[in-house]
Amino acid sequence: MANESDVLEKQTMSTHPDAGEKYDASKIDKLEGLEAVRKRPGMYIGDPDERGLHHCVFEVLDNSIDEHLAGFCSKIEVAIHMDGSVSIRDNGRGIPVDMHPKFKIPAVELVLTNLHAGGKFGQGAYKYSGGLHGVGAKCVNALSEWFEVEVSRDGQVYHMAFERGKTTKKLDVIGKSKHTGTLITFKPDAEIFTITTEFKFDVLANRLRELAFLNPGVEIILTDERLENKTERFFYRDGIEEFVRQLGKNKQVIHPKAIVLAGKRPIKVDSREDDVFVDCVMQYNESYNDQILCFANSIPNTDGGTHMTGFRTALTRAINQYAKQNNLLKEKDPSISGDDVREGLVAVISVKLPNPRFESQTKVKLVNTEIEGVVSSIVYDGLMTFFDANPPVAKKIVDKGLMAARAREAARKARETVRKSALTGGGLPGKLADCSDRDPANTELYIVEGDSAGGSAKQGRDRKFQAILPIRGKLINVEKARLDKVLQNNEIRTMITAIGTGIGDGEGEGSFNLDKLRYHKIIIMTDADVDGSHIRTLLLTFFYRQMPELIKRGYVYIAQPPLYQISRKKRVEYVEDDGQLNKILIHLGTEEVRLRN
Ligand code: 0RA
Repeated sequence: MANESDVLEKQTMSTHPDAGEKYDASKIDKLEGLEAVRKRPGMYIGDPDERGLHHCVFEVLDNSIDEHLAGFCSKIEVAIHMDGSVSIRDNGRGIPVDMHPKFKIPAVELVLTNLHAGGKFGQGAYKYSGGLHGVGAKCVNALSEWFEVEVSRDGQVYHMAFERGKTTKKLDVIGKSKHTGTLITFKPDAEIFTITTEFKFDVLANRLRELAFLNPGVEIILTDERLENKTERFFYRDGIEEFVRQLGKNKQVIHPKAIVLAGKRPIKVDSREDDVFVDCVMQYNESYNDQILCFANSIPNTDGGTHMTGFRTALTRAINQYAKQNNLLKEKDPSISGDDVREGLVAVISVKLPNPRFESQTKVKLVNTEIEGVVSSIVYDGLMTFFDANPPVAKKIVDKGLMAARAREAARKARETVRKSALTGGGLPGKLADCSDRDPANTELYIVEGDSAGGSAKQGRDRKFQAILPIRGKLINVEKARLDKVLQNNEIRTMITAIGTGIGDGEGEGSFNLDKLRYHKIIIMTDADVDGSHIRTLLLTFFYRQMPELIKRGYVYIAQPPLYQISRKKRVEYVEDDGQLNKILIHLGTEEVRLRN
């Protein structure tokens, strides 16, 4: 689909705020209202659901972050009001209010009511801040029942008001001020946001916290005036270093201080040079999983992209290079792979670049090719410098990678035996009571707790399409053990064999292959007690880590059997929990009671 924000981007390509080319409303030659935005809101803010609603706040906020990045704004206050409106106040320069020479409209009105009015406000091509869809405050104005702006500039306080994108109060001076800044307040239009217009404190707080991490030095305050007054303040002088510290808070870190790598490189954009800024902070812990978060211009890229690739390459190269240079590898050691060097790593990578490009409208993956080399060079150089200056930490990290490599080798062998045992001697585990239908699309696998549950499940099943696999005792916690250990566990091996797909990332022998899935419904049916819920969690953890594709594609189910059966006379009822049971018991107890006096 044609992306409106791309159009905006191209039109404003030359209006970088710091490019010496002053902000200028005079370049606009045709006015075009916001009807298009109201007609097709999806094109501008994404679906008008809960996400789209909160997105409005982030769009406005983005302009304030821009002011911060330009060096003019240190404080942003967001408030959710009693009437469901939200306000965003910053102490930046304030939106310009000067008259447009041709249209005789103040700049602030132009940028808030005209679809194509650009300047820095609309969509500077070289902005380094987020703007998830880059459509800015004008779209929020269009999608608001009412929208008000207050600008403090040149000693005056100016005010304007709008309804559904149309001006209702012209620019007016309403007071004096010694400061500068912008205050925008809006109430989302229930005609557009038909699912919900209620802002959630936590949704706003999470994004504001993230923005404060990614833009160190800016103070962001969130207040909820509904019900009791609630306020949270986000301010991180150390930026993503504090982010990484928080992510590793409940983990056993292997070096107390996080590694901070930062740098910038000029890149060519349309025959002029512009800087790309890279900030990367990393810290290892004793766990076996990694958590690497990537951002481009403060936008989270959950699918990674070129910054992620550059980081991974540099990390693998630097650790292997350092190990080799310092004779830390023994002859029989396997080489340390990318997976190995990421084991137990928490990292945040934040790049700020001109003209970010993404794979899709959701912006979850950065595609600017030039960024890969920039990130990899800054991370590699930074890491090598850090390793040389901190040999004990470097050694710990290499050792950790080596341990992972050895375990990977052991796991590979274990996986192969699991696979081989699945292929030889009839293959299927003896404990599995399989079904007769061989078409996975028709069949169900019930994983039940213990042999006795297995017995009754077997009695109650339809053996044509329902298979039963009893597992015994507490399952091994895959979160707390390395893969080779996990694969030594009998219950796990039985499950892998019964399910048929193998495990892992789809590369190498014995690894995951969806085509081999033996049942399209895998149903976890543990007992309805505390132990049962624990085992269910352990099973889900196993699927999530080793067969995530099964979860993503919806093949994994949880059975919720009733806790009790009540039978009285001829009536039989099933009861879900204790609360329900008590209700029914009281009801039954009073059924034949007559009140007499
Ligand atoms: C255009 C130009 C300038 C600032 C802004 C827009 C601006 C917009 C918003 C929106 C929310 N807060 C904002 N703060 C500033 C630069 C004006 C100048 O050169 O003084």
